[in-house]
Amino acid sequence: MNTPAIPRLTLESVRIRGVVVPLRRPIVAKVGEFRQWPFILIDVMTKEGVIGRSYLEPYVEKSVKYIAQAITDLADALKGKPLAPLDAYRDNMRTMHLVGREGVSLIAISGLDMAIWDALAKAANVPLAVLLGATTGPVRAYNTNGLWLIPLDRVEKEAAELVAQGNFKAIKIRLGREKLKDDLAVIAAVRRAVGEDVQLMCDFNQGLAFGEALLRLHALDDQGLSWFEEPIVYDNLEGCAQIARKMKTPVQIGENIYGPREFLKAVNARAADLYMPDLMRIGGVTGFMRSAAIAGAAGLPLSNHLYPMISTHLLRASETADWLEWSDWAEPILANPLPVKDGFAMVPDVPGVGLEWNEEAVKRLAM
Ligand code: SMN
Ligand code: MG
Repeated sequence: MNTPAIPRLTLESVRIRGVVVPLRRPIVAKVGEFRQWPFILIDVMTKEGVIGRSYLEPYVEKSVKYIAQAITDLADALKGKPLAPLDAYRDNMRTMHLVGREGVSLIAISGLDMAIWDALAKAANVPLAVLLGATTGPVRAYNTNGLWLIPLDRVEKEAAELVAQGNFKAIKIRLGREKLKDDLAVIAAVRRAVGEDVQLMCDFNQGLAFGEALLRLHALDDQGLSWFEEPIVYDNLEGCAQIARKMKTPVQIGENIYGPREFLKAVNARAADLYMPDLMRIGGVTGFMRSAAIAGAAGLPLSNHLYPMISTHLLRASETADWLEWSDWAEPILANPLPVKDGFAMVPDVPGVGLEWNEEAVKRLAM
């Protein structure tokens, strides 16, 4: 009998742990305020000894226990089967027919999917980007780690800090303050701090009503911003499309899109000019790469939302890769955080994704 070139893996068990990491700069956004950030760490153990790792950022601490239960149940059904992410994704989606495929269902499927891909890449002894047919290398990144809805007198200092954190050429600010003049004052303060050459993305976190969004975005359309992110509620695709048609500034959405089918619906509705799926909602690596194919075929630039470590591999393998959203919130629990230098993240040349837990911190920050 021939020995397979790549050892085939079989799922043995899954270990799930919840941790809560304090945030250096609390998130103050229209979607909520967070002083600490929960993570669900997933380790997929195989009979062959390879461990696949991933994590989820579920926002809501109380959700950790039911997402963990859903992952455990899905993993139980995969026990003893050959570990194959596309098969697991299909079977898991089928399992969710009756309870609905979005929300917790897809979040659990996504977490497991990412860990399975990591295991596969480790078994093949290549970085995930290479397993997907790409190469390792740099991905241009913007710093997302601050400039929440903070008081104006703190904006300049924080903008300068964000640029200095990795010599970034782009940073993201949050807008949608009470009055237009408040947003304009923040943009002016950021410009004073970072100059004209740093690109500014901006995010409204769904905070504007449709009519308000038309007025506010028209008034901000000449500010030289790189994109308007989620101006209105995420599932109003027609409204997003209308806004995108009217504005010169590109409209960016995607972090709340559940799975490649909903992604296709948004693309077909011409809801936005730019897309940034979130690995936890889009269906993990499988859902992201299927969405990347849709974005590529449609000629639409593709960025990511959070999960920088895993997303860099996937952007290297995406036809229309645009920007990596770089967040450092997971760094305290990672043994080898993603390196960024001169505004670029470097996909690490290690087998798999490169996720290793800092076990001491995981113990200390356990839920
Ligand atoms: C965001 C991320 C995480 C929590 C709140 C808001 C934001 C982003 O939408 O795009 O970074
Ligand atoms: Mg956003």
